[in-house]
Amino acid sequence: MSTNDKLSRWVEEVERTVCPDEVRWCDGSDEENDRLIQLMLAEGTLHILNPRTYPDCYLHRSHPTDVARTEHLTFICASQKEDAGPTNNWMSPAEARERVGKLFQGCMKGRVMYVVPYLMGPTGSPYSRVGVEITDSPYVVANMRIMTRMGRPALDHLGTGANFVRGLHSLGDLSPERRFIAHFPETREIWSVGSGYGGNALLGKKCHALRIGSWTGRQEGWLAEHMLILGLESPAGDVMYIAAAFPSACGKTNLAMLVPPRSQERWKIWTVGDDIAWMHPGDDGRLYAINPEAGFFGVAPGTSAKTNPNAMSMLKRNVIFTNVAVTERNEPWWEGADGELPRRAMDWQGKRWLSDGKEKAAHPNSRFTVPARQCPSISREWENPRGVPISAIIFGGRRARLTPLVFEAFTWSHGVFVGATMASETTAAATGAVGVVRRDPMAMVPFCGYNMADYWAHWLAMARRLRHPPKLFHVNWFRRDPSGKFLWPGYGENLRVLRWIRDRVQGRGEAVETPIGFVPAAGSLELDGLDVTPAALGPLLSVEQEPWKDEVRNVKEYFAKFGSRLPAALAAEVEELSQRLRKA
Ligand code: SAT
Ligand code: MN
Repeated sequence: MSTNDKLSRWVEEVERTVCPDEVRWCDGSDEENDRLIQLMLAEGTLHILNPRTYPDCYLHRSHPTDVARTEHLTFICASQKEDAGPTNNWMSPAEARERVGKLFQGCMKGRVMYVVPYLMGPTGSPYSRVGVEITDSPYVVANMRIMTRMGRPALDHLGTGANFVRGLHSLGDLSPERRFIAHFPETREIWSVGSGYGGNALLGKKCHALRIGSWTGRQEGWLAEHMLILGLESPAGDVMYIAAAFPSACGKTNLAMLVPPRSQERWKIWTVGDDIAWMHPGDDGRLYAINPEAGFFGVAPGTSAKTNPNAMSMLKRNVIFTNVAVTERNEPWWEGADGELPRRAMDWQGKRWLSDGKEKAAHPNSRFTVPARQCPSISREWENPRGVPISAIIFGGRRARLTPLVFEAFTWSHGVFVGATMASETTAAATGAVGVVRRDPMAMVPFCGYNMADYWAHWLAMARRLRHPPKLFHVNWFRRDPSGKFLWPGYGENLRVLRWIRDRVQGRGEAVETPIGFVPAAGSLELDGLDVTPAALGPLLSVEQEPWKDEVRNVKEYFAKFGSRLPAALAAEVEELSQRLRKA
């Protein structure tokens, strides 16, 4: 129960609509969690993993049609369609209340209704925000307990106020026909029904921290971004903080937890966050970032001692795995894991897996949920209520061609243009075709809660509030040669690119001016101990005229979708790029 009457009244109102057998307020305690785990084990919605090698680790298998975010069923229900903009699905609030509301009528009959107060952001931070998720899924409760600060910290932060995001979630009947994720940004409400999966159901994450968060951030003068936050510590011991935006499943978690290669072992990366950053202008004119989350909901496939040794060591206890395979030793397994292929395994649907290479054992979007504090590289500053000062922001995409390994924007406004025209090949994190290039400005297309053109305007306006704005960069770890081979080794070696970025921020680091921005000059990227020759850097860093001219045409077409709401500064940036290309 709560002593906040606004909260109690809302909970009672929901109770009357959804008609549960019982209402349970969650405090996030160990006892409560143990009871939920026992319940799920008994129901068969959770399976215990090898308690000797993976203590307190569990496996959940979601419904086979419910394995990723469903962007076509995600709606921004602002009163004006133009406020949702051309990149969002829109439904009028009235229609959503009617169509989606209907699905909540009596939907918790025979079920328990859990009330989950949660805090996004460190305890005691002025930047933290409260939400309350009502759900009928014990799996959601167990995940929210890892991903947020649940119970007391949230209620204390809220006090007697009414400033909390109201999230209502029901598994419904899990049918994709009756699945909706609806956001009402004007009243800070989220209604999600018909899915138990990640970003569709853990409402603190994408729904609150990004879609509602971005709307609130514009009103209040801050940024809610799909970014990791890391600290780069030099051998001298100084730490520079960097935020980086990449689309889902493009290696944000790996970059946030990077372990430097042998030859660079005097450098160190500290993890502040792996997915979401809330960034505010500080009194000193710099931009400060907090990680609103308390855990990691990372992609399992491809995670190994080579790609992310820190993740491997944090995944040994207290983990909820979703849709991974299990070996005959009852241990979790996924494609790209260390060691040999298991002789026998059960696939993500619990069926016997034949290791004939035809079917994947783990779902490509299978996940782990793990407390952030278990990460060996977790930053001392990760719960600093003020956040960490950001010196550089990186935009990154997955592009086989066109974009060089790294470049620096000329100005803040040019950097916003670079972020706004980001494109990436799609991944398994959302349903739909994989590997298709789509524009994904700031990696926010699925998560921006309002008109993307207004969002760019908000980004442009932030510069006026920052006396010392971060420098803006673009990276692409995924460039390939004509035979399809990756040109850059990636993973730990990405440290070399971060070092160049640090050099540039500090006014050192040589660069060549190209029409698209500054790229590293020969010899300015540290290649010591790497089998990439200076000659091989050519194709990795090259900026080719003709493909970039096509890109300009393509960007103009894309910008046209935003009509008169497109900020003039961005229209000017595309013209200037076009002229620079012509002159080059
Ligand atoms: O499914 S989530 O949105 O939580 C993860 C992701 O796609 O980034
Ligand atoms: Mn994400």
